[in-house]
Amino acid sequence: MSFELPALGYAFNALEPHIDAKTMEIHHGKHHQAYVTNLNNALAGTPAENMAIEEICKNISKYPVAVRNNGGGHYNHSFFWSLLKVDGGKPSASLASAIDAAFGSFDEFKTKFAAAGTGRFGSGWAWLTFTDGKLVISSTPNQDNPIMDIAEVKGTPILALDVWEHAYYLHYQNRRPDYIAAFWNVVNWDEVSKRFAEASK
Ligand code: MN3
Repeated sequence: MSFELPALGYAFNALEPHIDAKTMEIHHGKHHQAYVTNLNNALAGTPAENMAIEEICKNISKYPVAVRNNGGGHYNHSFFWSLLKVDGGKPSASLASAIDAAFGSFDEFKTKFAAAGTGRFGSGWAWLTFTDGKLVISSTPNQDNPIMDIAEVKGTPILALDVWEHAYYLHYQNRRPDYIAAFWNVVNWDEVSKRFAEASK
């Protein structure tokens, strides 16, 4: 058994004009595929080749850096695709009140999350994570994520944003803040709310 590229679940152009079809096609079919291929190569013949990617991430400090980078890449992108949708609803009542409790208001949350994305120097991710009974915003370098044992802020991620240049450069060039602003139009809040409900029960 080996890891496989999950289907996107929607068309490459489904998120236009906010995220363009060419970016989605290359991001999913080339970048994510490369993480999957390199993860399989890195784990071939080891006991971990049959493990769930979550279990590998939780113990990532025990693995070579190729597993950290490509296993993280596989987990993060699989998660990210599921969070994107045009007309993706709005936060559930319980998620909305948890956001207000943690950040003051929904607008404050968006400002702080965007700041985590713009403030990440180089390549990485912004995260909204449920941990110790509350929501926190963080960012990680490269393909690290909050379920990794090496993460500064650990917990169950419920929202993620890829801020690698490959996620936006074709359409937005150097304008990462514009990409992040557009991201709010394609958040699948129904999915985020579902993940929050599971994490917080
Ligand atoms: Mn990416």
